[in-house]
Amino acid sequence: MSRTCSLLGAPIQTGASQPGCLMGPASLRTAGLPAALADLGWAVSDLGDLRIPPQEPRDHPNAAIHNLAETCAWIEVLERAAFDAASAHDLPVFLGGDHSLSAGTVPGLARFAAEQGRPLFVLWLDAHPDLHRLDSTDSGNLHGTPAAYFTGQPGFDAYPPLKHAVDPQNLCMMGIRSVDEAEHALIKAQGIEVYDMRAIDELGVMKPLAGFLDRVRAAEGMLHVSFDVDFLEPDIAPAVGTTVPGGATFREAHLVMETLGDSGLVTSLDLVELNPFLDERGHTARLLCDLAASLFGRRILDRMTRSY
Ligand code: B3U
Ligand code: MN
Ligand code: MN
Repeated sequence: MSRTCSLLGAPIQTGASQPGCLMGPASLRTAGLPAALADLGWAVSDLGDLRIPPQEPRDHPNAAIHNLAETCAWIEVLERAAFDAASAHDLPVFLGGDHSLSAGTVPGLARFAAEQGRPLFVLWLDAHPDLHRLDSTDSGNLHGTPAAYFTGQPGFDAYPPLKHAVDPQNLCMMGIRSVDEAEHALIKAQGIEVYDMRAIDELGVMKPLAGFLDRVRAAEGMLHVSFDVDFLEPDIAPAVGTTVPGGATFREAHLVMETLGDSGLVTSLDLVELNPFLDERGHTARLLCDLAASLFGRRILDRMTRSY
C-alpha cells in the first residue's frame, strides 16, 4: 500500500518583511508539487488552503511588532490543522506562507507526537534561527519568532498558550548565517544544536545530519523538517524576501533531502518563505518541488547500498 501525504496551504505573509508569500501555495502547486509526489508512488491528498477571518489590530509593548492579531489567528488555525493532518496522513506538507507558519504547525505536531508517546524532533533549515522573543525582535517581523515560541521560551504571553513545547535539545539548525544578539544568547543558554555555514564548510552536510538522525532514531522520535527558502544560496533561489549570501548549494540541498528521505524518519515538512513575486520564471518554485521530491524518494539511480 502506498504511503500517504497531504498538502495543506497556509497563505500567510503577515510575519514577513514584504508581501508576496501569500502566493506561495499556488506557486508550488503550479510548479507541479502534487504530481511530482504522486509520480513517486505516494497517495497525495491536496487539502487546499487554510484561511483566517479578518482581525482587529492588536498592540504590543514592543511597538515594532506588527500583525500580531493575524499571527495569533494563524497559530490557532495551524496548530489544529497540523494535529489533524498528522493524524490522517503519514507525511503532511505545509505550504507557506512565511515562517511564522511554524509557530502553528510545530506545536500541533508536538501535541500529536506526545499523544503517540513519542518526542518530536525538528530540523530547521534556514539562514536565520528565528529565535526572537516578542520583546527582543527589533524588526517586529514575526517570522523571526517561531523557534523561540515552540521551544517554550518566556515572553510569549501575547501568543496563544503553547499546548506542547519542543525540547530545545531536540532541535537542530543547519545553514544559519544571520544571527541577532538575543538569538545568539538563546542558542548558548539553551545549548541548541546549530550548524552555521562555517560548520558546513568544515564538515559538509552529511556528518552533522547523520549525527542528528541517529539521535532521532535512537529516541524513536517523530521528525519535522522546516525548510526556509533562504537556506539556499540566493543565486539559485531568488524568490525570498530575506536573501543572505553564502547559502546551501544545489548539491548540498539535494543531498540533505535525499538523506532525509533515505532515513525514513521524516514525518512532516514545512516549505516556507517562497515569495513568487520575486521569482524568476518560476525557477525557485520548481527547485523547491524538486527538493521536496528528493525527500519523498526521487533518486538519480538506485543505490546498491544505503549511505545512511
Ligand atoms: N533576525 C531578523 C531577520 C530575519 C529573521 N527571519 C528572517 N529574517 N527571515 C529579524 O527580523 O528577526
Ligand atoms: Mn525562517
Ligand atoms: Mn530565513
